Amino acid sequence: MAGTPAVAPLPYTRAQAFNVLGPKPEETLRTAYRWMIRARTLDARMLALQRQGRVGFYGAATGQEAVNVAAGLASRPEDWVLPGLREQLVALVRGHPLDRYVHHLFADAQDPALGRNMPCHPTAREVHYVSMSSVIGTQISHAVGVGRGMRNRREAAVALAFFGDGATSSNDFHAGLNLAAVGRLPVLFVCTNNQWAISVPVERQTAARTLAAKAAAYGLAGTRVDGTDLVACWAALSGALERLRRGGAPEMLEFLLYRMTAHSSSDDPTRYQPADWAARALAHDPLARLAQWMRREGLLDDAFQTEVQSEADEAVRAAIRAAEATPAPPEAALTEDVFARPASPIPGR
Ligand SMILES: Cc1ncc(C[n+]2csc(CCOP(=O)(O)OP(=O)(O)O)c2C)c(N)n1
Repeated sequence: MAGTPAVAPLPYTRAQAFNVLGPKPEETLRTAYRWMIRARTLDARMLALQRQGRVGFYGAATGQEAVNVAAGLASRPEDWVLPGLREQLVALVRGHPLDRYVHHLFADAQDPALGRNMPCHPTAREVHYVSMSSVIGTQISHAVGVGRGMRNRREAAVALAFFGDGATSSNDFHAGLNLAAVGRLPVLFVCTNNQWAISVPVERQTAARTLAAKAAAYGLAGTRVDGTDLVACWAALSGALERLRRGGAPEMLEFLLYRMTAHSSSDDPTRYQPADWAARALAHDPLARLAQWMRREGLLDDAFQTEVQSEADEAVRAAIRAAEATPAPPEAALTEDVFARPASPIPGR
């Protein structure tokens, strides 16, 4: 189609991909594709609902789905996930119900946090997914604490700390990688380098050649991975998790990818991104790259694509319908779980 940028083809054969994808490669690819479509559908709908005033805030993860789905599939139930703003798909793949997440986005009475946390900050304890702290980088220290706890209890599990390129300039990044390395704690540092920290481009964030290179300063392995290539993400994440489970040293993976939307619903990137950014990002759309490759290898056809898309549309529609039919949390819930003795949420009332 004229004006549509060519999608960068994935650089391997079917046999090479199947070699790294484990025992059921076709099933893994189809499952991954299904989740990526579902996440993409959710992002588009939620951004639209935010613009209509039906959801307070939204931070899309469009462009970051390959890392998220691979992390969700490669991690085990006993692992813990300490996310940044864009990893809700990891919780969904690990089994957090979509409708529960949408209740959270609507901040209604079925939201596990009863509307007291910003949208896109879900808590999903049942799948070991910790609510994100909005203070950039702090989840890195939290993950190191979780890793310390796992080590003390001799659990063969891993804490996954997700953070963006901007967070690699935070104090917590330094303290976290240092402490994890010295204690050889089971922590996997997952940096999603979408090349922007709101309006700050990564080349103004750091003079380091890559973000992965920073790991060397702490005595850790750091690897840069194509974060828009599902198979590469899967190979990197499953390999690192396996090494950590066997008692290996902590590691950092830097996933290079492209932020395909605004930073959040509160942002207007046309004020600071170069004119060619959108085209470069589209050429590295992880979903389009995977779909193009699966078609080429005979793993995806129109019928499957239509089925998956309608299933995603229906699931997202049903979750929105349920959330819109649910009342807001009662006023008294504002202070539930906050004080030892119940207190009025509004002083003097
Ligand atoms: C300590 C702190 N400083 C500033 C902010 C404001 N802030 C919110 S998101 C953000 C950029 C984060 O960029 P990055 O770490 O690259 O993650 P991304 O949002 O791109 O995934 C900033 C500066 C904050 N939340 N916390």
